[in-house]
Amino acid sequence: DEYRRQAEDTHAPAYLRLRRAIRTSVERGALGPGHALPSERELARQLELSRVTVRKALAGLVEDGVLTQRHGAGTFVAERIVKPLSKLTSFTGDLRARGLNPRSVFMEREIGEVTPEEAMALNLSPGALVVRLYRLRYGSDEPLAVERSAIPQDIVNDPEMIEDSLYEVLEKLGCRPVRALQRLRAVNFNAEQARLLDVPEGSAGLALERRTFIANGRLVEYTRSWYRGDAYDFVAELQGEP
Ligand code: 16G
Repeated sequence: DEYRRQAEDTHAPAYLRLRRAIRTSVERGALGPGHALPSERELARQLELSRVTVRKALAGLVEDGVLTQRHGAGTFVAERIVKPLSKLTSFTGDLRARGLNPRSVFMEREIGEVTPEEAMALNLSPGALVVRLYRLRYGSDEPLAVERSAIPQDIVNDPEMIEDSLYEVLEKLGCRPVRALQRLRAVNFNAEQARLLDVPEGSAGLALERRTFIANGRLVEYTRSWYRGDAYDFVAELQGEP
């Protein structure tokens, strides 16, 4: 039904309309995690579209992490959160795309002098001020990640401005993240992380470090994130060397 509605009010190519319609249904929770989609052939028949169109729409949604395809079994709404490694997305954006309700509990939100590590990561001089966030991040009711961010204080003057999404605030301030350097490694959660994330101490997690730039080349964030290993898949498309 979502498809029929969108088909009427846009002029985008059919595969893009279908891709958007399925995405909207997942965002609204009409199609929940694990939900099996009709086969490609069946969808094409129901919507009076070509199979090529349907295939293209589904492939795009798999790439976005909204759907997963299991060989021989079909196409499903992804159960784990699939995070594309090659896209500069935010926690809030990733979760909304999955129909989950992002929420954060702040353990710290303050202005302070840079630590030597932050100064190095952000290219700041000793004594510079940063806005520091330490957040426990939830998807609907489940804790999914712990995150420590440092943002130069001349970019976000008042830490209280950040209530939900850091990236939305940066965008509003005209400092949209355009590029980032990211490092990922496996960790076992320490006692504090495990307590916050409500998993046993020593559980597997992914530690990510991101340094993000805006269009003029300035660094705007240094964030260390600890994502639950049992909730996330990180995916990327790889190209062979020429
Ligand atoms: C993601 C980013 C983090 C960024 C945050 C902003 C990874 C590994 N990390 O968690 O660097 O600060 O999103 O999210 O993806 P927000 O806009 O919801 O605050």
